[in-house]
Amino acid sequence: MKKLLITGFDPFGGESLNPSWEAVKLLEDRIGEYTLTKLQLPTVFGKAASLLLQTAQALGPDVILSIGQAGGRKGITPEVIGINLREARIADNEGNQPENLPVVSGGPAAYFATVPVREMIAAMTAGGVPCSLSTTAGTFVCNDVLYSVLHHFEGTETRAGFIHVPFLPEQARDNAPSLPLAEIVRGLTLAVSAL
Ligand code: PCA
Repeated sequence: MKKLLITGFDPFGGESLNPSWEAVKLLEDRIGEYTLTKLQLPTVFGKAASLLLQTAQALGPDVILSIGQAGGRKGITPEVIGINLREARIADNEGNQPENLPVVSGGPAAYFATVPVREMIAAMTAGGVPCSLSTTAGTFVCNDVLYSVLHHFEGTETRAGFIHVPFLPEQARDNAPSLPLAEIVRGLTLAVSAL
């Protein structure tokens, strides 16, 4: 069996839950050829990536896949790229609100995800789960984690990627789009099967 380290985030921005962690918790412990290790990350710049890298160091995963909430999106969106920028519209869970700062000082502008994002989309589409490719993970904590992990594992065999998921129906206000939890779990399962 191969090892997959899969993460979700704690609630942020005044929400009482985060669909990413709710869904990760419900995933089967084995999907295809992967055994899953699940980890909740704090929505805090720097801390989230440190905890993830520390856990990865101990586990030695083949793949690291992080999941986060992207309120307002309609479907499940694998991210193509992480960029070297911290630019926060709201404060993180410890009150940090960086502007115009790098994730890694002196690091390259961006890294492409090293998981097969197009195969993930194909698998979810075949299963009838709303999804599309995303070319921006934003500049908040999710992008911070994606960039940091890709930077750390660059040139190694360890692959890494990020998937944003929509609000759950109970979070969606003012006609914001959402997906039921069971659909998010099904979509992520299909995405993992495509690794
Ligand atoms: N979404 C945020 C951070 C935590 C989460 O679930 C983001 O998109 O950056």
